[in-house]
Amino acid sequence: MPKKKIALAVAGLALLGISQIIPITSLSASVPAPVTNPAALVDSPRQEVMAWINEQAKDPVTTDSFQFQTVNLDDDDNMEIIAKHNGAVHIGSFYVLDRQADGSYKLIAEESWNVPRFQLDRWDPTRYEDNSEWNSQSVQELGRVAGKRLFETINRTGGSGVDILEAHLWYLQDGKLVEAWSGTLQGTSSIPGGQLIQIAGSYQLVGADTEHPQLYTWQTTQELDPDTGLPLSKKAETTTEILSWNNGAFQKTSQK
Ligand SMILES: [Ca+2]
Ligand SMILES: [Ca+2]
Repeated sequence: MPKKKIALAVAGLALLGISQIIPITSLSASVPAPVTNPAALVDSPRQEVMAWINEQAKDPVTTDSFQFQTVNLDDDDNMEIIAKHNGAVHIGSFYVLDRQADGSYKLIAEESWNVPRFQLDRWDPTRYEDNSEWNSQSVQELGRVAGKRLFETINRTGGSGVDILEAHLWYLQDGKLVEAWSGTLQGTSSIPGGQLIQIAGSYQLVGADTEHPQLYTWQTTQELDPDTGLPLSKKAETTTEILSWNNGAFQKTSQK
């Protein structure tokens, strides 16, 4: 029964053409249904999605911090599912599931990203939150870069003395997750010997809707006083790169 229920819910979403991120749980909760146990109704899609993942994943979901959303990621009208779980410090997984003809979901991507939150379209400043006339493009066209619908996912990674927020820009192609770029947004790193280094970085996409999109990236590193956390000197170093879209990813422009 739960399998049928979620398949119907997702098929319903596709029919309605709702392509914004909508949790299945809230959808189920808003549909009056003759059930005697409402808690079971709300929880079943979550259990179902987790079961699909755990049947197929290399690293299954092992914690309670599991979340998922339905979102239209590719060119078909069916909703795809993104999911994540966060384990111990800096450990987590990010999953993408694609709907199959029988209504079940196949795990098509699994990344060892510890994702604080889903904000797939964070990089795209052209998108408004409502469906007003400000959105002159259809949702399917938003966030498109060189013909691909590009998404951003943050990985909070690190290890002993290292804490890094890393951005991944990716898209789906032929049922696979393809990474177009990744880089550091922020981080601190303790170096043996007592040094503390701070990193701050970012990126901007320009010409996203043209044939030749470019990615401007920059990164500043600065040594901090390990006791006060304040910059030790004015010796901040900044590197910048301008990357061009080449073979489905942002790469350094070759010098001619
Ligand atoms: Ca789709
Ligand atoms: Ca699909």
